[in-house]
Amino acid sequence: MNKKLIFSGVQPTGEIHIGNYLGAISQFVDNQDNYESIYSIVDLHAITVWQDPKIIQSQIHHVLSVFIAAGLNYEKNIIFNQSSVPQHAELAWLLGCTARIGWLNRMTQFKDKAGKNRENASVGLYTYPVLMAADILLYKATHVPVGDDQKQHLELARDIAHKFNVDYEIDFFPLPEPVMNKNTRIMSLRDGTKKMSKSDTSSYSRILMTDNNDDIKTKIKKSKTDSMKMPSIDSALDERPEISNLLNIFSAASGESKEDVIKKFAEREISEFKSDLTDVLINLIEPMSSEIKRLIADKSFLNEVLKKGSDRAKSLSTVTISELHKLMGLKIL
Ligand code: AQP
Repeated sequence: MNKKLIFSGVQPTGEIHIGNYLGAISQFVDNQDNYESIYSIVDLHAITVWQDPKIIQSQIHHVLSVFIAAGLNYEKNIIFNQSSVPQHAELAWLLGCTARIGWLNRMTQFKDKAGKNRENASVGLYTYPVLMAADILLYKATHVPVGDDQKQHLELARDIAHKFNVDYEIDFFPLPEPVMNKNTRIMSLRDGTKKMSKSDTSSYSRILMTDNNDDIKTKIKKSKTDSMKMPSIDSALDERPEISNLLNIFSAASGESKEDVIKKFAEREISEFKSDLTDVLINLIEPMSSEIKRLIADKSFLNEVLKKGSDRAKSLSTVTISELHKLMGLKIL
């Protein structure tokens, strides 16, 4: 493996939306020429919140189809589902013995996801960042693409790697560096202060990568806005989170800078802007959506990609685990 190695994952918790695509998957595709890359469909992370066993397989196939339709090269990159490589769970245990409870208590995503019902959240949800550290360190990945929400978890992975190296007096794990996502967080179409999410109960809160043109049109038309005209300066957006979000989506989906998009629609009616945004999204999604639907029907091809990916991931991860066994004095026989 080359020195510059990326690891990243996507949870099979539902249908992939433009937030996942613009915030993560499109950047995996951009990065694939500059890094060796490992992309995992992280089903062990997904089950930290209950998932229906009857549909999780099809969700794994769905995420893989989006990866391939978006342009991820499944021959060059290693793509696999996490549970098929048991070394992830084993390393999570080993690293759980290095991570400190005080470090995990500071994780804001756990606080957000567990909410008021903290005592009733799964232990897996609490130790999720240790599994994420294991995902990265199992392959001694040097770079991890992160949005704002994952920065703290990557810091934790670095802290665990550093403490492990100090405890065992060896430079074993590289400290993974962030590769910051270029697009800002995409927010819900129903509430500009809330992240667009697969698990949001309202299907009108997100645009899916499999939405047809009519779905896109309806969702953008119904998206929450105010009754003013489009702004002419960025600072006017502080009090208008929904318009700001739609401008971000326009900018990320079209490749035009946000400043240029603001200028283009300054003082115009929101309905005109929404109509152009619909066209931009249809241009982006239509070709991918038909490819996703074609791929999802070909289960044997998808399983073959996952099998090849997990075989490659296993052959790398077994090396790391046996080095660790030796280093930590485990497995004498
Ligand atoms: N709204 C978003 N804007 C930008 N990036 C986003 N990502 C997720 N939502 C947005 C990025 O997508 C990648 C994969 O995410 P994930 O499936 O591992 O977990 P998530 O962040 O929890 O995604 P969701 O859609 O919100 O799913 P649920 O509802 O299951 O929690 C990550 O790189 C993430 O930053």
